[in-house]
Order: sequence, then structure tokens, then C-alpha cells
Amino acid sequence: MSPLFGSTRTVLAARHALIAPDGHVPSDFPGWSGLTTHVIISPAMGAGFSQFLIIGKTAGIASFPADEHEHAVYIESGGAQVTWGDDPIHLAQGGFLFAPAGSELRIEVEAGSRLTIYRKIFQSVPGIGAPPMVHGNSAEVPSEPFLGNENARLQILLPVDPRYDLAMNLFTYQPGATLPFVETHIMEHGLLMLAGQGIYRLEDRYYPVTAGDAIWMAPYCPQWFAAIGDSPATYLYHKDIHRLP
Ligand code: UGY
Ligand code: MN
Repeated sequence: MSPLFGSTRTVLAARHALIAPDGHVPSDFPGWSGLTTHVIISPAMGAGFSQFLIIGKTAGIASFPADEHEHAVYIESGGAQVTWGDDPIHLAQGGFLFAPAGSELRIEVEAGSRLTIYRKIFQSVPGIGAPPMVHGNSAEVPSEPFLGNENARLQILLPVDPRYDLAMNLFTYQPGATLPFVETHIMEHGLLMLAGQGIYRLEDRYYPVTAGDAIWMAPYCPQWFAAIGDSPATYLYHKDIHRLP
């Protein structure tokens, strides 16, 4: 019997959700094999995007058809061979890839891997071309102090370019560092705690959060974070950008 016995840290509120791993239940999709997939955020809860956590205990295959959805992939651990268009690209731990809408995305996941995938409908803008596919590794992306704070550092993984309507960032805080103010903004976030722990303020509630937890912040969800504990806290998050409301 689970020691939690009828309790969970998971909360689903009007404009935010905290999804703790104790409640995960996997989904299966046609053509996928060998993977444990949790859709931890989706339009079914009111979000404008989906966030998948894919765990490959053995090797497996995930695929997304060619349609209006774009995808951003991040390799938390392990590795994967990603095919979008013609050339397969190998991503190792820390690897990321942005797959534009309009072509099939196929991911051959290696045994022992954990991946996050953000999926949303691409919002095109007349006169601005489609964003190109990009990939890289977070180990090669410099971090910059967030609003001047050396102890709260941001890595911006995707190009800052108006053709992209999605950002994917890593945010690392030394213990004791915080977001400098309670943000309230039109952009929506999907977040996965990768390391460390802290307190997340969402709307008017304060939650202890730790590696493995996921958070949905709807547009205008007041948000603030303080890192606590003995080691730095890092989270991966996505954000919709560059489009008129
Ligand atoms: O990019 C952001 O809006 C970021 N500062 N938000 C967050 O970490 N909750
Ligand atoms: Mn924010």
C-alpha cells in the first residue's frame, strides 16, 4: 500500500496545477511502443498546450503526425534519435530540438531515457516566415543573470526570433535565490522541476516543490519562486511569445 494512502501533493486549481509524480498514470498512443508516457499538462485541464513526460525504461518509439502542431523536445537523461524532415539527429542528455509544424516528428528513445515534449498549435503571422528546425545541447548554452541576479540564471535554448512563437528555457537558482517579484503576465508556462527544491507561489497559494514535479501556470497566474535546500534548483519551462493576443 502507498504510504500516501489517499493523499497527494497534486492540486488542480482554476489557473494553475501542481502535478506530483505520485499520481502519474500513463497513456498509450497509436504507433508508439516501448514507452511510458504521461501527458501531465494538456488542453483537457484548460491549458493552451500539452506537456508530455516520456520515460523509456526500454528502447521505444514516439511519433507525432504532420499537422499544425509544433514540438519542443528536451532530453532530461539518456538520449534519442529524432527525425523531422530528412536527417536523423542524435540528442544526448541536455539535448533539445524544436520541430516546426507541418512535418512528421519521430523519436527513437534509448533505454533509460527521460524526455519532456511541449506540443502546441503553431500561430503563423502573415509576412513572417515559418521558424526553422533547431537543435543543440544545454551544456553549450551560456547562462545569463536574471534581471541582474548572478544567483538566478537563465539559459534561453531556442532562438530569440519573431518567427518562433514558443520559448524553452532552463532557470537555475542557488539556494536562497528567488524570482525578484511576483510575476503576472499573459504568457502561459509549462514547467518541470529538474533538480533541487523550493517554494512555488501560484495564485495565492505556496507549494513546496521538488525534482519531478510539474506545474501549469495559466495566463495571468501570479507566480514566484524561492529556492531552498542544500543544492541549486533548476527547472525547465516553456512560454508562448511573440504573438498579439
Ligand atoms: O520567463 C518567465 O516568465 C519566468 N521568469 N517565469 C517563471 O520562472 N515563473
Ligand atoms: Mn513567468
